[in-house]
Amino acid sequence: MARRSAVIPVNGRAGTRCSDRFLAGLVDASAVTFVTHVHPDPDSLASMMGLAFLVESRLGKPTRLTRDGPISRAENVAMVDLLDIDLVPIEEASFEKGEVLVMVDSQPGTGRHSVCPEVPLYAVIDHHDTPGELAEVAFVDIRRTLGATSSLVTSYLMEQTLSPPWRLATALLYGIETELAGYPREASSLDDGALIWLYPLADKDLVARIRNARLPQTYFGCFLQALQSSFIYDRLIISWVNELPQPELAAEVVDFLIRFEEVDWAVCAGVYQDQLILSVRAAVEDAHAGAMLKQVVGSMGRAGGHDRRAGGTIPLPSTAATAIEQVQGELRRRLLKALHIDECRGQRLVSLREMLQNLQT
Ligand SMILES: [Mn+2]
Repeated sequence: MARRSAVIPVNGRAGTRCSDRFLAGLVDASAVTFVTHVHPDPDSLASMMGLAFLVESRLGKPTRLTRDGPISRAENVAMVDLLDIDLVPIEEASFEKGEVLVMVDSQPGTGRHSVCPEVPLYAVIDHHDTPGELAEVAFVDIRRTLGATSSLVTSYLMEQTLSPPWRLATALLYGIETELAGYPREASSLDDGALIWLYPLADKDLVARIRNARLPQTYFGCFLQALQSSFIYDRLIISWVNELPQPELAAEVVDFLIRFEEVDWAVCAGVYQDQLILSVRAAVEDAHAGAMLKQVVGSMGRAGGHDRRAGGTIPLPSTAATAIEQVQGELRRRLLKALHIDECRGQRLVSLREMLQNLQT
C-alpha cells in the first residue's frame, strides 16, 4: 500500500486504486528502470515486464529491465530466450537525472542488490515475508499473503483494464505458476483470479516448452553429488554440494528432496565460487522458513524468504576444504538448534555400501 501521499489525481481524475497511486508518483520521472533480486526468477522477470508495460501504456515513459547476476536455471534461460526479454546487466546501466528505480519481488537490504545508490528508489512491490529497509521509499505495496508478485502486477493491469499482449500474459502466467508449484500451495484468491484472467491470453504451448526446458549434463552430475551427500537429522535433510555448477541448482535440489516422505525440512548448502548458497523448503504450514533461515544465518551472511521457501548466501572466508567444513559445521549446529532437533550424527540418504555397490555393477 502507498504509505506517503494519499490520493494523487491521475489524468485529472482522483485515483484511490493502488495502480493509480503507483502511476501518479511517476509523472515527473524521465524514465523508469526496474530492478529485482540477484539471479532473477520467472516471478521477478514477469513483474518487471508487467509494470514496464503499465508505465509505457499509461504514461508513455521509457522503461528498462535489469538483471543482477546471471540467469542460469534452464527454465529461466528458456523463458528469457523464448519470450525475448531484453535485460540490461545492472552493472552496465548508467543513469541520467530524473530517472527512478522500481524494485519488484525483493526489498532493499534483504539480498544482494548491486544498485547505484545515487538513483532514487521510488517504489517497492513485493510479496516476501522478510522485511526490508523501506523508510525512504515513497510507494510501497507489499502483500505477504500473495503467492506471487506477478499476481499483484496482474491486478494493476486488471484495475487499469489493460489487456496484456500474449508475450507478457505468458510471462505473468508462468511467473505465477512457478511460485505456486509447491504443496501446500502458497496462494490467495488474488493469485487464482490473476491466473484465470491471464489463461486465455497466454501461449500455453510456450509455457509447457519453458517448463520442460532441456537440461545440461552438469545438472545430472550435481544431482548425483547432492544425493550422495545428503544426511538425515530427524525431520531434516541437509544436502552438502561441494561444487554447484550454477547457484540456482540449490533450489532445485531442495524442491526434489522435500518430497522425501520422512522429512519436513530440506536444506541444500552448495559451494558456488566463494559463497555457500543456501536453499530451504518446508513441508509443514506456518514453518516461517524465511525468518528461520535469516536467524540461522545471522551475521554470517544474508537470508530471507517465505513461509515454506527460503534462500540465502554465506560468503566463505576461504575455499580451502577446512574453511568450508568449519562454516558447514556451524550452519548444521545452528539449523538443528533452530528446528529443535537434538545434536545427532546424520544418517546418509544413500548408504556408502549402496554407492559402492552401484559403482561395481
Ligand atoms: Mn516471487
